[in-house]
Amino acid sequence: LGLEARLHRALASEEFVLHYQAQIDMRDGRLIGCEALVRWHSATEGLVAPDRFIPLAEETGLIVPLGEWVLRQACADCQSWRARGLTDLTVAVNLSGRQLRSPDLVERVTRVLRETGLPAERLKLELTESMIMDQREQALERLRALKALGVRLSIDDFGTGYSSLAYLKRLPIDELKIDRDFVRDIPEDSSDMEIAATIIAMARNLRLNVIAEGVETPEQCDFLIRQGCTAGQGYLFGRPLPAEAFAQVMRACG
Ligand code: G
Ligand code: G
Ligand code: MN
Ligand code: NA
Repeated sequence: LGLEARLHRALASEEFVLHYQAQIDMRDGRLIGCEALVRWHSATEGLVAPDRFIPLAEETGLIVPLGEWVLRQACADCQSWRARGLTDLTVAVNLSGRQLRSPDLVERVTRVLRETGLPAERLKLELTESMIMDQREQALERLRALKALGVRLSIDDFGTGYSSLAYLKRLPIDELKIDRDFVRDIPEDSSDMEIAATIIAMARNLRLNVIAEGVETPEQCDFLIRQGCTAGQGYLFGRPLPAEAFAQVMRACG
């Protein structure tokens, strides 16, 4: 069986799983939320990373039902954690370009929120600059509709695309997520440090939240905080974990 057929079968037989990675306030280590990251638990190959199937899922359109499964599962998990007292958590879900182009995206999101009971403001959708730039006017309209639901919007991998400030200002977004490319070589690479600092300053000027991804060392953490970025995600704070293990870590954090 080819990969495409195996992916279809995997969706039908519920072989996909979500792992969650903490997003924290780097000043005090407080948990602010998490990002849902999909994996394929293949009977023959074990745990398969998204890089190996998301591009094909995107190409074939399977990303639409798969993305809806991810969204529903992530909202349901977050709602169950809220029921255990973790009411301030936000769950971030990655959207693909194909999902953003799907005419019924807003209806699907509305339906999932209603069915899982998760308040819209507890859901954050991560979109990339390039996905938005590829479909400009349509994307703007769709983002406005999502925003009207109360959902939060974050620009993933920020700094790797080419959106202009003028365009960015028009988007109804809440957050810029600094790509880990610009975090990895802090403090050795001074131009990456300049870029990270510039993104943080830009976020402040546009009155947007900013979060750094791929934070692996205390030096990176300190630098980012000094520049004014207080939210972070990365191996320094925790690797992506299956829902149950993540819930245990959260309990341990209090
Ligand atoms: O978890 P990991 O670092 O291996 O993820 C690799 C890439 O796969 C990341 O760029 C991430 O955005 C993407 N990815 C993970 N989960 C999802 C998902 O549910 N939907 C989409 N579209 N992309 C995802
Ligand atoms: O959606 P996005 O492209 O932001 O996906 C995040 C990816 O980054 C996930 O695949 C996750 O496993 C990975 N990741 C998260 N934290 C770190 C980190 O500290 N270092 C590295 N190298 N990768 C990370
Ligand atoms: Mn992401
Ligand atoms: Na990213």
